[in-house]
Amino acid sequence: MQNLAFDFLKVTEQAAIASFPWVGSGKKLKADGDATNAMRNTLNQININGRIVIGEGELDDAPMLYIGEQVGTGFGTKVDIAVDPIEGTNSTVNGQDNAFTVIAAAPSGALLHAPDMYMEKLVVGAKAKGKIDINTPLTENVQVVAEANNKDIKDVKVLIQKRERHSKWIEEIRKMGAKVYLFDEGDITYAVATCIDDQEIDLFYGIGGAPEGVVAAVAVNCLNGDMQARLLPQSRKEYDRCVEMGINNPGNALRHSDLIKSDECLFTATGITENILLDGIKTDAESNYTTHSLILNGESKQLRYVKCKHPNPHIA
Ligand code: VTB
Repeated sequence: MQNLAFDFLKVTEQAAIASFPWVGSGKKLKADGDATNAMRNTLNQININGRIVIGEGELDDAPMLYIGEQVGTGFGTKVDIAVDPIEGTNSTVNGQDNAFTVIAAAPSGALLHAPDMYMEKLVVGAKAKGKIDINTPLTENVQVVAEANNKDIKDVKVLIQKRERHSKWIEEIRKMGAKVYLFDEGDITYAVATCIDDQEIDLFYGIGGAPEGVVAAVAVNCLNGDMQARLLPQSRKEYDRCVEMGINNPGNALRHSDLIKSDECLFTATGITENILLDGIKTDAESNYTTHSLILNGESKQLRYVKCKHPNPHIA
């Protein structure tokens, strides 16, 4: 599994390169289509017996990288794969920060098969591992994390996506004296950043996409952090979809090991536009592309940043 890290790196690099011409274009379908195509082509060159468990959607809605699609050459390790060819499609086509491309992988059966719906997510770094409980009020979690991180409440930083649905919690946290840092898009980045020491973030909380939650859980595992979650079906149809996918009590708390069951996991991400962890793609006068990527390894718990120069992809 770990030997596949650089193969997966090429997958996110190629998807980021393919999406880059669409930055600022307003064309979401084109950007997503090209990133998905590049991701799939590159994945299909790797010697794995891969299966997409989190992808672009169901076969009916997504022609490529749909849930259940077999990828890779078919030879080699059985791997379950979660992809997001563009995390932050709006940010990409609006020329804003916070777009990147990401893949997470684990041995067959190790990733939660999360349906495309909302998920409540709580993430902390290594020092507060084992201390959080999504079944207790958020303010109690903030208190416990402050103690684990040896901080006064006034110095605690909580990251929350800027959404109306989060306003009650934002108010609660500020009322107890802690700091709330709001972000606009892309909750995988911020969940991951919570587990990287030099970012000095204590806790990530909020409701975002469930597929993004599972991808984040892999990165959090690789960084020795902790995550808990809860699926939030918004309709009978979504509830039934959970049950169909093997989640019998969708309202139950999901522990980190329910989201990702193995340390034998990998996560790679490449920046399209800049975010707090990664530079966006840079081009030079000859239109060579420089990519900036992150590789996380669940067994060694290593974090590696990789910068790579790619020859002008538009010259045949
Ligand atoms: C979430 C989050 C993603 O979009 O899915 C969010 O997980 C959608 O939230 O990272 P809204 O329904 O409130 O727009 C992202 O931020 C970006 O894809």
